[in-house]
Amino acid sequence: MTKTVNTTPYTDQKPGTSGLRKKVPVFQQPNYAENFIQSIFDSLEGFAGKTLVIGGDGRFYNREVIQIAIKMAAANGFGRVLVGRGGILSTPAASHVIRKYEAFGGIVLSASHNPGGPTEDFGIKYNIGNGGPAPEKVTDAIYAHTKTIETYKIADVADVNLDAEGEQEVAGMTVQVINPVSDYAELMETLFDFPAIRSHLAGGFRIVFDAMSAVTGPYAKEILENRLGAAKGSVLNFVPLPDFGGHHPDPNLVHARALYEEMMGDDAPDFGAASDGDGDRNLIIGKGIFVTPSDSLAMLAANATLAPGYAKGLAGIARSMPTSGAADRVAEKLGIGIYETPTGWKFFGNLLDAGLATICGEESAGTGSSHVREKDGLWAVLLWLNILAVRKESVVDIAREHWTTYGRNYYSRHDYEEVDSAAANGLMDALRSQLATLPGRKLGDLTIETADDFSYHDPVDHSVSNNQGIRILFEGGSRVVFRLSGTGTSGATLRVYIERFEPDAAKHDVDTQVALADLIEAADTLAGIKERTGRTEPTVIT
Ligand code: VG1
Ligand code: CO
Repeated sequence: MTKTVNTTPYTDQKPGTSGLRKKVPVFQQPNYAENFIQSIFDSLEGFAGKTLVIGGDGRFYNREVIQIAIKMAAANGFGRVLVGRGGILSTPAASHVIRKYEAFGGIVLSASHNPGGPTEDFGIKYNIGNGGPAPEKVTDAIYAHTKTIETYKIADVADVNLDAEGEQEVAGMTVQVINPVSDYAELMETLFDFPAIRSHLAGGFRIVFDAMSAVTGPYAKEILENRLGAAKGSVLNFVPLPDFGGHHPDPNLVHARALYEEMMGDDAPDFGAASDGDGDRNLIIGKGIFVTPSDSLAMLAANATLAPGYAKGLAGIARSMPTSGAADRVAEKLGIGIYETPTGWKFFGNLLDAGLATICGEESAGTGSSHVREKDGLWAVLLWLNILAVRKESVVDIAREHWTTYGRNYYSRHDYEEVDSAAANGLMDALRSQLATLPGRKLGDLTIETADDFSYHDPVDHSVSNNQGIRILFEGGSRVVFRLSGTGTSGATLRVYIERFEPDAAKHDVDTQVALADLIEAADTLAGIKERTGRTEPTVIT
């Protein structure tokens, strides 16, 4: 029933920030997915008879790859596969299921916020037994195997029925189709004060949640409407579609524009939120105010003890390097540790496992905690709702009070998408070669204090990750960071992160792009963005 198939390597299977992401037609090449999955298994040891979790965000090609992964897991000797009904598991739910059932690991099929469909994006990611994305030493090993692979093993059996919960047998391995929502919903009930949120909603607090036709729909419907009693219709676009309705399931001010407009209107609900393709990102918009993800991380951390799951306090906070320093000020006031990691959730796993950090976040709309080992969109929404239910204030009042206490970190990210790869690499190389001479240089009123290419020294396993982004720090605490995306599937995406700290509450009402204007100009002067990319403005501003 099990066969060994000869294959030849593909040269482009290097995992990026979060797994291997390619266009669907690339994944549809003969043996492409099989090679990568076999390379995952070949990088692991000791999984015979153990459990593997498999699930995805429901995008185009999800079911096909799930069938392949199940048959290959059986042929490679796993004892059991847990798979979400319909092949659905949000990324945070997959992380929880791995942890709850003490699985060996999991395969998560997603390209997150990237569009889906026959010519759009697909992705495969491996998560280890702690529920988190495989660390670099594992992804490096997987990549090494993809370059030398000669055969893969697969069970020669009929497809599994993914739509009926319960157990089936596949070539001697048990496949259990599980409810994708219930374990996750139960976990949320242990962390948050559901009765308080329920009575706040019953008292007229209005919310809207846009699931963006992606995986969070069933989770949000069950938790927000069924368990917490939000008005029917509060959850929009809740049916996961293989092409996300033709949209980018990216919860930012460009792709969730309709939600933003609604929240800025006179008759706006009190709280608006959205999440991405695989359910790990969140967008938070109060009535009349967009909360930047960096601010959201800081505000959640500052108020976390209002939720039962965090009542005992936080061990520490971790943020990715490009994320603003707002969370640092909260950590300082709380007297707890603050950790600065490279971009990508895989770097938080060790800090969470070691109990050094409780809450983590990224400027890219990812926030999460020690409850799982992935970022978690709905978790962030529920923590906000818990805080709002207890404080009984508006989002705007909570934000203003936060800025008054801690100061405001004006923050924005400018993305230049699908730029010519050679031009993007040239820009980064040119910046890198200037680093040593930048300190002391003046650009208008700004003076460069330090400049470096960020290196991370993991305090737990002492691994080192180099070249994680170029940081230009100015006197007074402002900064500009440059890095190239590791999740795109065509050309290069240049990300420019811009931040200014403003302690004076009288100056907290300035439009963000205006507050950052001189830094934006300095970024272009230093990197020659317009000249090198040929772009006059960013593709996306968040
Ligand atoms: C982006 C974000 C990063 C995030 C990653 C995966 O990576 O910047 O913060 O962890 O996506 O998120 P990059 O390399 O493109 O900047 V997701 O929701 O796409 O799994
Ligand atoms: Co995502």
